Amino acid sequence: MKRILTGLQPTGCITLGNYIGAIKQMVEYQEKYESFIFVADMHAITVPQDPESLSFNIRNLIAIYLACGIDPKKNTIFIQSENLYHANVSWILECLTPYGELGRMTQFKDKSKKNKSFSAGLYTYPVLMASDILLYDVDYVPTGQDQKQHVELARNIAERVNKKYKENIFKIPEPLIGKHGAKIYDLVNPDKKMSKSSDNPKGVIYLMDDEKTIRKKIMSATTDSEMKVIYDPDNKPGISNLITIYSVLSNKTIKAVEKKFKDSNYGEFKRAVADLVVSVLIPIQEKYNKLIDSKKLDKILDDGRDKTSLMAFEKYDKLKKAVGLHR
Ligand code: ATP
Ligand code: LTN
Repeated sequence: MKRILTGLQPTGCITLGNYIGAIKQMVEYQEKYESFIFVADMHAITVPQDPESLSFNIRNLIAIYLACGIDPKKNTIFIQSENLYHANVSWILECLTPYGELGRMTQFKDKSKKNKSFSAGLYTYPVLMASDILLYDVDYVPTGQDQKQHVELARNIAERVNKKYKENIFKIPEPLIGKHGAKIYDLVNPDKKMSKSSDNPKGVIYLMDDEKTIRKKIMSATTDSEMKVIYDPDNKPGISNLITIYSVLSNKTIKAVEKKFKDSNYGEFKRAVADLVVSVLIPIQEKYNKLIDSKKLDKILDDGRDKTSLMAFEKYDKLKKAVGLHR
């Protein structure tokens, strides 16, 4: 069975973009892959975090995974910082990564531009991500389009290390990007990706938004004056984004969605999108509320930590030996 792994950062409230681009895909993939899903909490501290909120968000994200349908029997679920080998391997890999390669990462360029001062961790972030991936010999890394460059960096690092030490230390992973769901855009500003850290919550559907808020946000989404439900991302980014959302959540093709709404005006179409989003998110919220304080979470996380620590130790030990870090 092929193996997959992905992680989300516990930074703020999870969005519909995160659900479609990452979590929903994992729920589908768990049926055919050996799946690992974790909370990338060490990645979260590359930008300033309030300790209390961070700790809440870590547990919160695990409850969200489960509420969305991530099945602990089919997935290994863990918290990155509870497995000590991620940071250790990351250090060795940092020392094997050319400085300039990290400066080319788009996410670093974007995030470093936003702040006058930023941490060294923001720069080395993709190497920690490479460690997350390479520790477990994964075949595929499901993510949104925005993380593809980081997975490619992980591939480069793995190939370079294997070549340098003339040994197959790491398996070469491949990104696994969902077709239409790969990128969901901001509802107000459909040129921008829908993002947890957006300044304007009106453009973002959070998984925990109540029904009224969800409907209001979708009904006020930016569209165009053509009044035709046609998928054309360049000229009609707002409507195309809503079509994508409808298509992914209903498991219908874009063509089928266009056909279904060919005689509808934007108001009718938006109402249908809102109905569908509500019908997906409300049951997730109900499950979440039952899970958030349950002891079940801790047992799942303890098991995930123990299992992945054993696996990661073996890889760490192999890498250390190859590099010469041994007596
Ligand atoms: P931040 O605003 O803090 O950068 P984010 O919302 O961009 O957060 P991440 O934690 O960076 O989310 O990403 C988690 C996962 O969700 C990744 O796999 C990413 O590719 C995916 N993802 C994030 N935003 C979207 C989106 N708008 N559409 C599709 N997938 C997304
Ligand atoms: N960088 C990713 C989160 C992340 C990840 C990973 C995803 C950290 N490590 C390993 C896949 C595999 C993000 O910001 N979405």
